[in-house]
Amino acid sequence: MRHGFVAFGVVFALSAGIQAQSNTTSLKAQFFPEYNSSRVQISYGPFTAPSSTDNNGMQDFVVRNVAKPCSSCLITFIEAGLQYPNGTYANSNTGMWLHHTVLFNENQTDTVCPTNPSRFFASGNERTPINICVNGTQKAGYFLNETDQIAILVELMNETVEPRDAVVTITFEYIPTVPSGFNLAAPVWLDIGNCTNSDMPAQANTTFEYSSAPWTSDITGQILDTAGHIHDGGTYIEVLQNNKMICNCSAAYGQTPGYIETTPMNMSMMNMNMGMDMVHISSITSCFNDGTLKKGDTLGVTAHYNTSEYAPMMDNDGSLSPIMGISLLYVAIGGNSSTTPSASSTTSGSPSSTTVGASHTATNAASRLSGAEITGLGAVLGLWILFGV
Ligand SMILES: *[C@@H]1O[C@H](CO)[C@@H](O)[C@H](O)[C@H]1NC(C)=O
Ligand SMILES: *[C@@H]1O[C@H](CO)[C@@H](O)[C@H](O)[C@H]1NC(C)=O
Ligand SMILES: *[C@@H]1O[C@H](CO)[C@@H](O)[C@H](O)[C@H]1NC(C)=O
Ligand SMILES: *[C@@H]1O[C@H](CO)[C@@H](O)[C@H](O)[C@H]1NC(C)=O
Ligand SMILES: *[C@@H]1O[C@H](CO)[C@@H](O)[C@H](O)[C@H]1NC(C)=O
Ligand SMILES: *[C@@H]1O[C@H](CO)[C@@H](O)[C@H](O)[C@H]1NC(C)=O
Ligand SMILES: *[C@@H]1O[C@H](CO)[C@@H](O)[C@H](O)[C@H]1NC(C)=O
Ligand SMILES: *[C@@H]1O[C@H](CO)[C@@H](O)[C@H](O)[C@H]1NC(C)=O
Ligand SMILES: *[C@@H]1O[C@H](CO)[C@@H](O)[C@H](O)[C@H]1NC(C)=O
Ligand SMILES: *[C@@H]1O[C@H](CO)[C@@H](O)[C@H](O)[C@H]1NC(C)=O
Ligand SMILES: *[C@@H]1O[C@H](CO)[C@@H](O)[C@H](O)[C@H]1NC(C)=O
Ligand SMILES: *[C@@H]1O[C@H](CO)[C@@H](O)[C@H](O)[C@H]1NC(C)=O
Ligand SMILES: [Cu+2]
Repeated sequence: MRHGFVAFGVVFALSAGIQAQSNTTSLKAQFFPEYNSSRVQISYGPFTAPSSTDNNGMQDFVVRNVAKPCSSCLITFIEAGLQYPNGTYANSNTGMWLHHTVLFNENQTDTVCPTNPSRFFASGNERTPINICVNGTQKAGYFLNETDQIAILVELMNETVEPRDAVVTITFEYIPTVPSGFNLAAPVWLDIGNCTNSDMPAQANTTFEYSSAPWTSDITGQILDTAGHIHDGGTYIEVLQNNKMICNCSAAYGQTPGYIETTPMNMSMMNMNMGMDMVHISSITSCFNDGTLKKGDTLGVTAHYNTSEYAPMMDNDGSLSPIMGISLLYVAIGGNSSTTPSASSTTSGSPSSTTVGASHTATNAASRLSGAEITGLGAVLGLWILFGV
């Protein structure tokens, strides 16, 4: 709880330079075995989290062109985890947080914020599984083209005085082709920071809320999975379609030992829960099959906080860490839908009739991400900024 986002450093590795290593482990596929699906866990890293005395123990890493689970394939499920290099579970009870991880598709443009590369997966420490295919009941997945390159942003937070290493694991389930009848899923990132920074100021010992600007959809399709992300102090985040709530993602705290900090706290930094174990957000509910999104509809989020009920995170200097309010939706576009059959279909491996975010061009994002002139990079979740000429 004494940590935050102030002036976090960013370690930026060009694809030609240092690369995080990755190892891939095969797991048992759970959905669509009849389509020769696979499930793999890729570990990225190790990343070194700095001492808690530096930048509140926060460090951002952005690594470009990292290992992909598959090429020209449909990703049906994604879930993040955090481990120590020896393979054991890492969480706040041992002082290590997966503060954030985001996967970008460098060759696709973000559905909502077209100056960003496509943000197709994100996780906070709550580690919500992204179940695009709804346990195999929806024929849909995120399409990764053979030429697409992905980048990973990792933001670790360390609560110990000495730097430690951790490995980010991402479990992917995928179908190695794009079978006929399957939909491509477009990721839709809604953010109380709109298309700028995801960080917003917190308030102590009170209730407060923030709303995003409404985004006007330029896509039509079924909403498959709606996931939410808020920080400690948050109670729920509402997702609104045409100003009507379609999903209420609720936070639960301290459900498993990993999310309960029993380590001694610096009492002078605490303004509440004095003498109690600190509980952190351990899960946030998702919604599935939220209906149809139509071109012209608006989508937005309102994030609700009650910092009287749950302690917010704090930086080392005792100030409140920024908070967030994000929802990531996956919308089935193109191809045949299991519930809205249409005449169009895609042939294996080349979904020629549909592309994710087809109305956008990836050129801008690709050009912003390429080139030897890049001298530095500041990346936050809502915004990917390149500095230099
Ligand atoms: C699955 O793999 C087997 C063996 O390679 C192949 O014969 C079969 O056609 C594949 N099925 C599909 C749906 O691609
Ligand atoms: C990959 O495996 C090697 C050998 O076991 C290990 O040294 C390395 O740390 C692993 N890397 C990751 C990211 O798990
Ligand atoms: C694994 O590494 C963590 C962090 O360094 C350490 O605390 C833990 O004791 C190790 N566990 C085993 C089984 O070696
Ligand atoms: C998927 O299946 C798992 C395991 O049975 C279950 O816990 C989970 O709630 C299911 N999720 C959905 C979206 O149906
Ligand atoms: C976190 O800080 C602790 C103590 O300040 C230190 O022992 C640990 O190595 C650090 N971990 C990381 C990942 O920086
Ligand atoms: C929080 O606010 C309530 C009423 O506004 C007040 O009674 C209480 O003392 C405050 N608690 C802290 C820890 O500041
Ligand atoms: C996002 O847009 C909404 C509505 O226009 C506005 O109220 C809010 O202040 C904006 N937030 C930021 C961080 O710009
Ligand atoms: C959303 O869920 C929370 C509980 O997590 C509840 O307090 C709130 O009233 C719900 N909001 C709506 C609009 O139903
Ligand atoms: C916020 O939490 C406090 C303490 O648990 C509770 O008394 C209050 O009713 C909550 N406020 C809202 C708006 O839910
Ligand atoms: C506790 O926090 C205060 C305020 O940030 C700081 O001055 C003090 O050194 C800290 N004490 C310990 C033991 O870390
Ligand atoms: C995949 O990449 C190839 C080669 O760059 C391109 O021709 C094709 O249109 C792409 N497919 C989609 C669906 O974007
Ligand atoms: C994909 O993006 C990377 C990074 O911007 C770029 O180097 C590569 O040329 C792009 N590939 C295609 C096929 O556009
Ligand atoms: Cu966050």
